Amino acid sequence: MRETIERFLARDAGEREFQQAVREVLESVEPFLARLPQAVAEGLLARIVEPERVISFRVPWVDDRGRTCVNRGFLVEMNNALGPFKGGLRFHPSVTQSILKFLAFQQVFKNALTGLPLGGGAGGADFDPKGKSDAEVMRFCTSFMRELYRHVGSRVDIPGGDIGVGAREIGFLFGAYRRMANRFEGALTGKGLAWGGSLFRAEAAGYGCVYFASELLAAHGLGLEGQVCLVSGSGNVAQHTAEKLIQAGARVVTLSDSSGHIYDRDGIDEEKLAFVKHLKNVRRGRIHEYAEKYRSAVFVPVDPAGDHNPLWAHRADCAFPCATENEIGEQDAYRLINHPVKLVCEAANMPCTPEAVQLFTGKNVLFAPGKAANAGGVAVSGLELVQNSMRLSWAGEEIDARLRLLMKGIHRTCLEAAESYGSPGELLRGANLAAFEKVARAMLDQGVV
Ligand code: NDP
Ligand code: 2IT
Repeated sequence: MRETIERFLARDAGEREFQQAVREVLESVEPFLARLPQAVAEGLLARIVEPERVISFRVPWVDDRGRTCVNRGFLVEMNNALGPFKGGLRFHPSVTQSILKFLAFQQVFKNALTGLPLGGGAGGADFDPKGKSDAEVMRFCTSFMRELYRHVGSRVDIPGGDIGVGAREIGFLFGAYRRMANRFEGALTGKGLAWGGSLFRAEAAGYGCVYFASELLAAHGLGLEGQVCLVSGSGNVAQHTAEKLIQAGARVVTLSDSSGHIYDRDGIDEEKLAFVKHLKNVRRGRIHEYAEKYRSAVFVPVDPAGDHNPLWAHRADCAFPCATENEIGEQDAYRLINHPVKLVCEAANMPCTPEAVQLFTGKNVLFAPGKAANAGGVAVSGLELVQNSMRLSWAGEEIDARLRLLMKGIHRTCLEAAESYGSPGELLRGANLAAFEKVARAMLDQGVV
């Protein structure tokens, strides 16, 4: 089977992130594949690594000075065996087809773990919302939707938010969709509360991660109270991970953005977090301002020549990477192990490199894989769609209670799959095996299509 996997990977040479995500999943599902006849397994693999379709398009727009700008947009529709395509839209200058294929591939299995009838996809553009006026972001979103509206819809493909796509962008995108399609329907998630959005959607990915981490710690007789936690990022997922950690009695000491990180020796409390939310969500400022406001904090800028991220060098019990892919490399992992950390919980998608993951699992660090731990975000997006189709909205407490139960259920599913395939306690293997088996069985039931 290894040979077959390598043959498929070779076809996407150059798509580094996609290869990384595919390799991780396929290597852990070998015990499932081994139970299938060779030809069936090969046919399944060939289909599962190939997106249903990839749409690549030009996004022209005019900036505030009247200049024409052109960005590159993509929609990756990876797999819809379990339901309509669903995944995040990312607006960031680093966006490439490889990054969106990796996100879409992961999303297929993450969505399967939620138990909701959702396939997997992703989309986005190499557009940088940073430093743009609201009017520029709106013109960009309108132009982006000019292509997207042909492909999305509540039964076809339902994008949500990801890096660079939050409430403001979803608003502009939805407005453009409604006008172009002449339909008001749940074709996007992350919508405003007054126009079809769900309570707790903004909090869901971060809160869900902390619920997952609590389950994992509790299974080992541990809790979050009093634990020193490193959190990276300062966007949607980081803010709500930090918020729930603070509520659980943990001591959050770091946050970051792409310019560097802050370390607060007194810990970040609710009032300081409110400052961060205003700084990031309203003023759209940079994280160094935190250290200018609070004397207990220092700002450490990114060192582009460094071989590690100094954020992970602060002594701590738990690490919650909430920014982006491959933000914890081998050198960071060594430092974390030396603290020693008890738990690494992937709140971002694929934030740990394969080398780092191997080190954590080899050193008995409790490791929560992203496709399980951060599934709360898309799960509440799924609940938003249910509310849209029923034309009702649930109370916040109800959604939060469902989210808690869901994260508990995903943790149990991963554990049981790991156990039944002979790798007890290995959550990453368990997550991949449980999710892959579900998607694979649906594909086999539905024939070669
Ligand atoms: P946001 O855009 O709200 O925040 C992203 C944060 O990460 C910002 O602080 C940003 O800093 C930082 N960041 C982004 N790219 C880089 C980079 N290349 N290097 C250093 N810092 C970077 O995004 P989200 O919080 O929504 O997403 C964070 C992660 O969580 C992503 O991996 C995403 O895929 C994942 N995720 C998101 C979900 C959601 O519902 N939004 C659900 C599940 C997972 P700066 O502002 O300087 O760019
Ligand atoms: O990575 C993710 O799960 C997301 N960005 C959320 C996608 C969604 O459709 O809510």
